[in-house]
Amino acid sequence: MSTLILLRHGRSDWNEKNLFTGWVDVDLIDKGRAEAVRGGELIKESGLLPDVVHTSLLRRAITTANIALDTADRHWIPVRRDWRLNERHYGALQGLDKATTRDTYGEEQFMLWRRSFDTPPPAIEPDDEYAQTDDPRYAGIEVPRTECLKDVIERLMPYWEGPIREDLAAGRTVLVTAHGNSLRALVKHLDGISDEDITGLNIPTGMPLVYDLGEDFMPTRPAVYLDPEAAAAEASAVANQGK
Ligand code: DG2
Repeated sequence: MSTLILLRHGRSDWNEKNLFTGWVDVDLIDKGRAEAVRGGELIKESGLLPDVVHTSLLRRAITTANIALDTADRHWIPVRRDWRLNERHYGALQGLDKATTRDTYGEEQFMLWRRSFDTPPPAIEPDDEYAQTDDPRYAGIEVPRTECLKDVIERLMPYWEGPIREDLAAGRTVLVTAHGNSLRALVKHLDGISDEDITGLNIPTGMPLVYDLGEDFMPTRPAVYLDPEAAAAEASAVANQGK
């Protein structure tokens, strides 16, 4: 048995402005920092003691993990970071307003790009100001030009099956701090959600989601949000973005 805690970063500047973010490295706003503190308090109050944290290479996830762990007095645990936990690359939508995009392309196309399993947004041009073409943190990898959820699952699974499962197998309590869609990919795998039903899943910001895993690294009981009411309210706010 091992414990896995999933935590989407707190509210970012571009969440607040309602812009598609993807791999653009935006910061948290004050509300997001407060959510990270709350997430850390919930982890501490529940008696969970993360032994190791895995984050994406993006500031909003890194800062959320730092704040939450500091609050939980677990600021000293080892850290592992990987691009495979990054948010889904939102392609040419990165930097666009979600409400304007919905008005321009219609609800159906908007939701296909946001939530479908296998419809990627249009690809970003390498010289776009929001492409990560020469970003040194991605040296040695081919930066995606767009991704659908299926693509995220394909690039995330080696990291789940490798470094994260290694820590779980060693009996460590693992905190993964990542993003709305990279966590949807992981939850889809863990909860066995179908390609059709995953369209309805929204991950709230700053809310720890706790899994008890068996020896096969699959849940032994349904995962729980440490503050279920607040998680439900925030998930519905995420679902309604763009409306
Ligand atoms: C959001 C998710 O990613 O947006 O890229 O815009 O979790 O890093 O804030 P995050 C983005 P939606 O898919 O919910 O529109």
